Amino acid sequence: MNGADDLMRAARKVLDTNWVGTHTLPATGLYPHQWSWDSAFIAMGLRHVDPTRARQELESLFAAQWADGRVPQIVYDVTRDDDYSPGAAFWQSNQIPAAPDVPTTGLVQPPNHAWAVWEIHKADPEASTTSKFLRRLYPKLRAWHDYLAERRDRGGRGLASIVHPWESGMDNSPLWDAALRRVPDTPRHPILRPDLQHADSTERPSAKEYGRYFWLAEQYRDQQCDDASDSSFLMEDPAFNALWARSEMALAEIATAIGTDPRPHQDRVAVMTQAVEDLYDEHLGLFVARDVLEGSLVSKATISGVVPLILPDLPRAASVLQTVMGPRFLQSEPLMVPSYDVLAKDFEPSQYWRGPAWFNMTWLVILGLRTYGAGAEAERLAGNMRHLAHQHGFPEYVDPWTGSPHGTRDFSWTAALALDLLSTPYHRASMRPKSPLPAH
Ligand code: 9WN
Repeated sequence: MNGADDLMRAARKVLDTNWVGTHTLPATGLYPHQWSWDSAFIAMGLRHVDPTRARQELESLFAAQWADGRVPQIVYDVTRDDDYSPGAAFWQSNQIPAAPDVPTTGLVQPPNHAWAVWEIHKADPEASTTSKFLRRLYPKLRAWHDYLAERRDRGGRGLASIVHPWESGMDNSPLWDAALRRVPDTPRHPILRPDLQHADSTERPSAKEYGRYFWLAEQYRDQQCDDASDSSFLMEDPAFNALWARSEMALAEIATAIGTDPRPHQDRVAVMTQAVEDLYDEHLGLFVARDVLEGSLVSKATISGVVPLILPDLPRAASVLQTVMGPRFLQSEPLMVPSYDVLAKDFEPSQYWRGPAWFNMTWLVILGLRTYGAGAEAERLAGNMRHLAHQHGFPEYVDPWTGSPHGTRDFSWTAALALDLLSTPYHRASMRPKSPLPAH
C-alpha cells in the first residue's frame, strides 16, 4: 500500500459512513441534513470512485428544488430536527406555496452545481447518457440560474445578491461584519445551539452572531422568502458569483451536449465576468463584497476574493494572482490557503471563516493557480491538502501554518476533495499509485 492508496481508502470510508442512501451528510453529528454546495463538492470527489452515487447526490438535491427555481441551502431529515438549528420546525417551508414537499430552508448556497453535474457526466459519459442524467438535470439547472438572475440580481448589475451570511457558505467571514452590525440580535425564536455539542464554542460563530443570523432568517421566512420585500442584509459576494459564472460555463457545455443552444449561457458568462469586475478593490488587488444597501465595497481581503481565478479570461487575473501569492495569503508559505488576510489585525488562525484554511476553498484556489500558470504553488498546496486531510481524520478546517485540525472530523467535502486531488494528472505523474485510478 502506498500513501495514495491509504488516503483513497480512508476518504472512501468517510464518504461511505456519511452516505444515507440518497445523499451524503456533511458530518453525521454537526450537520445531519443535506447541504446544497456540500453535495456538489462531495459529488466532485465521488465521481472518481462511484459516479452512480455522484449522480444520485445531485439528483436528490434537485428533488428538493422550489417551484421558483431556487435550490435550498438545507434539505431536512425531520427525524433529526432537534440535532441542528434552525431546523424544519423553524422554516415551516410547507406553508410556502413554491416550496417542495420535503422540508427545506428558504435560503440558498453558492451555485456550484452545474459545474459538478458536467464533471460527473464526463467521469462516466456512457452511464450518464443511458440514464439521461444531463437531460433531466439541464432544465432544473437552468431554472436555478434563472432564479438567481431574475430574483436575486437585487443590485441590478448582473450579479446575485445574498440575503443572509449562511448563503455565502462562509458564515462569519469578516466581509459581513459591518453589514451585520445593522442587524438586531434579538430574534423571537429561541436560539438553540445543538452545534456546540459537536464543536468547541471558540470554533463556531458567537452568540451575538447567531442572534443576528436568526433575526435575518426570521425576517426572510416571515416575508415568505419572496425576494421582493426589503432585506436588512444584501451583499454581492465574489465567490458566490464566480461559482455561478463557472457553472454557467458548464451549462453551456451541457446544452451543447444535449443539442440545445448554448449561446444564452455563453452570453451570461460574458456579462458576469465583466460584472465581477465591479467587485475589484484597487487598493487590495483582489475582489471584495459589495454592500448593496450601502452602495459601497467592503475593503477586506478574504479568500472569497481570490476564487474568481477559477474563471478563464478574467481581466484582473494577473493582479489577483500577485495578491494571493503575496504577504496577505501565501508568501509566508502556509500549508493551505488562509481564509482571511493574514496581515489583518483581527485575523484568527483557528476561528471558523476568520482565518483558518478550509479544504474546499484551498481546492478552488488550486484550480485557479493551475488556470493561471502557478502550477508549482498549486501542487505544493495540493500535496499539503491531501496530507493534512488524511493525517487529521478529514477535519472541517485547519490552522494554516501548523495544520492543527479544527471543527468537526470525518467531514465529507474534505474527504471528497482530497480524493479529487488524488485523481488529477499532476498527481498521477508524481505519485504513480500502484493501481491506476479510474479515468475521468
Ligand atoms: C450553516 C455544512 C455547512 C457548510 C458551510 C459552513 C457550515 C452551517 C453552520 O456548514 O455552515 O450553513 O451551521 O455553520 O460554513 O459552508 O455548507 O457543511
